[in-house]
Amino acid sequence: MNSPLPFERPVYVSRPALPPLTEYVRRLESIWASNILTNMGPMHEMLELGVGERVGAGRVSLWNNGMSALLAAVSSLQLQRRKVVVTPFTFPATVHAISLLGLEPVFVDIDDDSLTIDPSLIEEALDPEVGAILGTHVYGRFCDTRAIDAIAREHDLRVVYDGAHIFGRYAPVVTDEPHRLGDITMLSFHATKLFHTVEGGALITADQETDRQLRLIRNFGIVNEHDVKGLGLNGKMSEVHAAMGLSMLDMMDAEIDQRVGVASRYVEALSGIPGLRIVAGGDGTVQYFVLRIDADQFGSSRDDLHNTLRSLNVISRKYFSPLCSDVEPYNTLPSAQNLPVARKAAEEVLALPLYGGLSLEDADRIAEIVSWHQKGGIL
Ligand code: T4K
Repeated sequence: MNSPLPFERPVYVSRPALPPLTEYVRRLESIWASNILTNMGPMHEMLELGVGERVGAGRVSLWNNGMSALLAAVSSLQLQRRKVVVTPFTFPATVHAISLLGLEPVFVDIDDDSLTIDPSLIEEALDPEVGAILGTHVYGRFCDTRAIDAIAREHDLRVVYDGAHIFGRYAPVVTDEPHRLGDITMLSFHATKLFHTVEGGALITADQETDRQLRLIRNFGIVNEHDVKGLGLNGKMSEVHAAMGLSMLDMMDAEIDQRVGVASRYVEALSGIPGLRIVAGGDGTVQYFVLRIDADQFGSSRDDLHNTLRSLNVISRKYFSPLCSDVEPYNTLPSAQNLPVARKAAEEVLALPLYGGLSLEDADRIAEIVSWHQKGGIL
């Protein structure tokens, strides 16, 4: 087979979906007419309801990004114990949300299949100073929330989930499975997500009092004109961002359908390649399409494949490498030293481009490059 031709323009791992400009402008006109730009205005309130309906359980508050929402979530727990058990296989935001509050992350290795924190290893990492567990639903695949809930009850721990990747076709929680939410679950609405508000996020909690606390934290702790209660920050989503969210909500199902189409094309073309496993994207979770490359069986490493794709203008990404436990300031922690499953995963994962605007022909071309590379193709 001849060498594949490079793409004329870079094909990125993600591309934000955008509503028709006229529709967004229509919403902006209504903002201009009201002169309300932020502080929980009408667009914000409508979006909060819309996201809440889509989530289908718990109480939803909107935030200006996922990271500040997560920070607020951990802060709202008011932990008396200073350590939090966390996965190393996540975006840095997860672990920073612990450390920025002066708490200490305790890394626990991941499960080799789901790539989420391994509940069977949590108990041995506990000591009397651990007060909470923070798990990430990696690529939209849920942590073993039932097992984590059982450990949390047994040891009187709080549970927060980084659900940055879970807002999609399926409601992230099922009402008869409350353990799915933990105490609080975060969603990210960043531009690179399948649903976005440019920058944005949300928190979901089943508990009315926790929801009230979170809303206070979101607005500097301000109760009313005369009273401020507790610490807070500015976590509010503006009207301009909420307007984008309302437009995106209308087109979310179409975006998901298109992604499912692209993902099935990849699955068709890539299944059966020796040493290549599809770990996300092939099962209806279409936030990311992620491969895992076993270098011995595949015949070359993940990094080699990544470089080949890059040289042909396909900008794949190694989410999540490096591990959070391998970078400063976390790499000197005792718990960062022995995480073999996470380390292997970080060496093997590769996210291919996945977004609604990616044509099926381009998906086929990308899959062909992977297959050609595996067969020993050299540029
Ligand atoms: N927890 C987890 C598990 C997360 O994955 C994230 C964020 C968070 C917490 C924090 O949530 P937020 O505070 O962000 O709401 C990107 C995103 O910026 C980040 O939100 C996301 N996770 C992470 C997995 O991916 P980078 O550093 O890879 O972004 P960047 O700029 O390299 O974008 C990736 C590609 O997307 C680019 O190559 C081009 C394309 N792109 C990007 C942007 C921003 C566009 O086409 N248009 C755009 O506007 O982090």
